[in-house]
Amino acid sequence: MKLTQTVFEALDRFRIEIPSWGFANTGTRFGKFIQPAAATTTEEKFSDAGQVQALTGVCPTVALHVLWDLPNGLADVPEVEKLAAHYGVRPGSINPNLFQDQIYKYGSFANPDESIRREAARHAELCVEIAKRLNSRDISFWFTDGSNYPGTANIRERKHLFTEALKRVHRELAADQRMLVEYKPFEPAFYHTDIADWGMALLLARQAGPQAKVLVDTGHHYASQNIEQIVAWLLDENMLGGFHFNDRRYADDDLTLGSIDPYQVFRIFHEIRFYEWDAGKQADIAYMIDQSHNLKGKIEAMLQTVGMAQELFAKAALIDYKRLVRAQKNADLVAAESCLQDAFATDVRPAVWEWRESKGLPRNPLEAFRGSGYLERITEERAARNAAGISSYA
Ligand code: PSV
Ligand code: MN
Repeated sequence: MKLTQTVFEALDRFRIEIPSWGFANTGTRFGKFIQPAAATTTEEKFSDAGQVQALTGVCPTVALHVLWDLPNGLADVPEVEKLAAHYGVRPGSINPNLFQDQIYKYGSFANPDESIRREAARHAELCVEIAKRLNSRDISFWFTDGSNYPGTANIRERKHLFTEALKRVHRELAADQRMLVEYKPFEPAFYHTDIADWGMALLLARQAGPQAKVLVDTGHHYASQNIEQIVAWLLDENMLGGFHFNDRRYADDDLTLGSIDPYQVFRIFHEIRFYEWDAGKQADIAYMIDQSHNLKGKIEAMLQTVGMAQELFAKAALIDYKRLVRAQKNADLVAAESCLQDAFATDVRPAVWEWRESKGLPRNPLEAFRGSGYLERITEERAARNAAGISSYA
């Protein structure tokens, strides 16, 4: 009974945002495998996101990438509002695109050409405005800026350019908006990336202003990096804004959450729960998924991800913090470690199923999706367009 209640309380407060680009044809830089059912328009992305929300009940918002979902900028806002109302999912974080236009070959905010820096600033301001109109709180900034060869970039000067540019964007934010600064140590710049790690993102966010926080994309770390320690530090500094969840093996970031290392995701949730237990309040964190599946069915992979996130969040909620703190104080390593291991080993699935039933949701969203006929319908509707390649990058 206690277990069920704890899981229910955890799931009642857990929401996770899905990315519009997760429903479109995307791939690796070596190519992509076209899926006949992939979304080819913003409307189709909303429709698919609406399915995930209808089946899980915990994905009320969809992250939008401005260039891909609102290619005409503010002019697309009314249409997006209409789609949101029709498909039952609200616009979530707004993602500027400061990397795909030809002008960004040598960077955006740190481009050596001032006119391109101005263009990048204009796009960033447009994104803030779009977010205001759509009632989106978070604008998530990810940059490809960096260099590929030693000596080709003035790293310190670029740091200053970033500081100034982010400060300028911060001034445009409404009082309730946030700017999230994402980091990534590689790709498409392979020698140096201007915002390569959490420390750089933290410094820049601090300088940008009080509404700037760090975004942790779980895939954007070197192998064996201790991500949960970064999470703990950012929480302690009140600088953790949100996550882009995915799993990864070597360098890419588009594998299904928890498919390779569920214990790592659990450890991240543990650090969050531990912080909340100490602080006596909930952390203000945007949980978002950032995955575009090249091989798996896109809606199925998203349902799988959401289910995995719920299970791991529920498991972390089972950790007995009183016992853990006591064991840590006594340097009882085995007892402390087993607090985590016991929670992780607990099968929370029956409680998760029960929670879904209590909300009038299908016990097994994936099975319900497979039986719904939705995939067959969209495959028929979209196959010809996908075969003809009429689909934006995402
Ligand atoms: C880059 O790898 C990234 O993680 C950024 O968040 C982008 O917005 C997203 O993936 C889609 O390319
Ligand atoms: Mn990301």
